[in-house]
Amino acid sequence: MLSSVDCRKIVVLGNPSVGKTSVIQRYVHNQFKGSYSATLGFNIYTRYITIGEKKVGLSIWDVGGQEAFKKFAFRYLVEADAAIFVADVSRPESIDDLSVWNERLDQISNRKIPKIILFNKIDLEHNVDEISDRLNQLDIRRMFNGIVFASAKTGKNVIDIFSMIAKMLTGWNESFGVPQKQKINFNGALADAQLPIVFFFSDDCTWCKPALDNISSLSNEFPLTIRVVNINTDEKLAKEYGIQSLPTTIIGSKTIVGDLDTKIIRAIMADEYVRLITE
Ligand SMILES: Nc1nc2c(ncn2[C@@H]2O[C@H](COP(=O)(O)OP(=O)(O)O)[C@@H](O)[C@H]2O)c(=O)[nH]1
Ligand SMILES: [Mg+2]
Repeated sequence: MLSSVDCRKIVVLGNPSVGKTSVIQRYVHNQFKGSYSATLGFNIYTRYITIGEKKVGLSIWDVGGQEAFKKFAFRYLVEADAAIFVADVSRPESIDDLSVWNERLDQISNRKIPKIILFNKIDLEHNVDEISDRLNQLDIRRMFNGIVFASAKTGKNVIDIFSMIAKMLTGWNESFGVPQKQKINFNGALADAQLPIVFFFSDDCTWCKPALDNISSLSNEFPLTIRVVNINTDEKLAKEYGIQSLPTTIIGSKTIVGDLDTKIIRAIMADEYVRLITE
């Protein structure tokens, strides 16, 4: 007998050519082609994913060019359960437009849904400084729940985007607040208004060490409680948090996948710390 599966709608937004179709193709078919003809109208892809004991259907919506978007915006955005905002790291100006895409989404669907920023094409040369400056200027960064640095071309970190969303959708309560699993409350961190951080690494992840150093270096600016989790020895915890790629860092209610630039972490910590002491 077929048991009913919870199906959720994920919309993918961003300027033309940032790699929306490529990221979806990488995730759904594990393939990368040099070119996809501009999507006409919109395509819907479905994939099933198991989180804990729960099977969730992800229906991923990919819209074509601006013309198609204008025509279908309402159908495309209405009743979205989660949104992925894609920017191209080799064209940092595509980051600025994420605000515009967010406004469009909010005009049609104004409930609170998980929002993930995806910085795509990290296989190409990019200026980390410029990316963090642009991101930090965006007011909307406060509303995002996760940031993933990925490449549709190499496949790096692509799976994280979708498993992160699926986890948020299954773990978040109806009213939608901080995901249950991410209410990290250890060592009295919340009681003392310490910002809780969980950093996942593994024995062989040599590139994780600089990222951890970056985070730790900020402990003289913010009261932080950092929990460092080795996924080799703490498999259970890694599974509970659905860790796919390293390093993964949870700062308050935000998850960041990929190498962390100090400026970005500092901005996120500031947002999350304010949230912690005002909520
Ligand atoms: N180097 C590189 N190129 C990419 C990546 N993702 C997409 N592209 C290229 O960027 C162009 C636009 O990709 P496409 O998926 O059609 O973008 P869309 O218009 O946002 O759907 C294509 O030439 C892709 O091959 C990536 O991660 N790395
Ligand atoms: Mg496309």
